[in-house]
Order: sequence, then C-alpha cells, then structure tokens
Amino acid sequence: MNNLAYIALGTNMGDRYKNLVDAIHLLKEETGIFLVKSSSIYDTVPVGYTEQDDFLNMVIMVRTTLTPHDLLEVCLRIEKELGRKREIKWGPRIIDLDILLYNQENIEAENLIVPHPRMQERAFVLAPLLEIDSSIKLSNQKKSLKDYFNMNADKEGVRIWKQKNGEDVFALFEN
Ligand code: GSY
Repeated sequence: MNNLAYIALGTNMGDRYKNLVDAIHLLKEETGIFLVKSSSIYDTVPVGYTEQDDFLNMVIMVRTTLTPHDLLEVCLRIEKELGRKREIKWGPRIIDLDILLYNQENIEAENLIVPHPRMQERAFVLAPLLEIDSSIKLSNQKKSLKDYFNMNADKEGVRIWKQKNGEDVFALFEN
C-alpha cells in the first residue's frame, strides 16, 4: 500500500449523505484501497453552473496499490453503480469521485489529469483537503493550498455540515 491518494467526493441529488456513505463503503470494499482519513462533510453553494441545488462535498485520503488509472476505473465504476449519468456537463449529480492527488505525481493523460486541474480554484475542495493536511502543497506551485484557499472568493459558500436531531447544522472552516 505504498501510494497515497486524495479523492474528492461531491453530490447534490437525492439523499446526499447516503450517497457519500455508499461511495466510501464501496471504495473500502475494493481490493487495494485502504481508507486512511476522511474530512468533515461540507455543505457548499454550487460553483460554475449555479442554477442547481447545494452540494455536499468532502475529501478522503487513501493508501492504494492501484495505479492512478486503475484507481480512476474504480471511481468511474462506483459512480455508475450509484446511478450517476453523465448528462449535463456541470449539472447536478448523484456522486462525483475525482482523484485530486496521487503521491506527488503529475499525470497528463487524455482521461486523467493529476493534480486535479481546477482544485486550487475550488474552496469546496480546498477546505476539506486542508482539514486533512493543512501544509499540503502542489509540487509545481510556489503557493501553498492554504494561500489559495485564503484568496478564494467562494469560501463563504462552504460550511461544515452535520445533522443534529434531524436538523442541518453548520459551522465555518477555520484554518
Ligand atoms: O466538480 C464537482 C462538481 N461540482 C461541484 C461540487 O462538487 N460542489 C460545488 N459546490 N459546486 C460544484 N460545481 C460542480 S460542476
């Protein structure tokens, strides 16, 4: 289990909490994937195409024996298994599983770019990622991800989410 990867999860359709739990459960059942850490769950205002429901987002850190492409295959299979249909490009989704980082590798293949190309611009990715490792830095960037997060205008729309007695409760991410 020598490789360390970070995976971002996002959902804004159906039972969002169940979608996250189911996706993590299916990832943990895979041979060669071992869950090391998971962030809090965040309720986040949609970025890009804004005429859609709020998302739940989180990040997990896994150890894996899988290559980046095999890990991608697993993520795509689990998205499909949970009912994801790739219809509107930036539209609503049952579950999205994106590989953010794989060791310190830079991968530029047709179907996989790592580090994830837009991760520095997305507070809904940076907040949960920084919660797992606040000193994380991309190998090809001068600024730390914390610097990117602090510059990010979307961070107001990113709140830690929990349910208490069936009610949604929120808190801000502090770094
Ligand atoms: O890339 C993931 C899908 N996505 C999201 C998301 O997961 N969260 C938020 N807040 N906005 C988003 N816009 C897109 S597309």
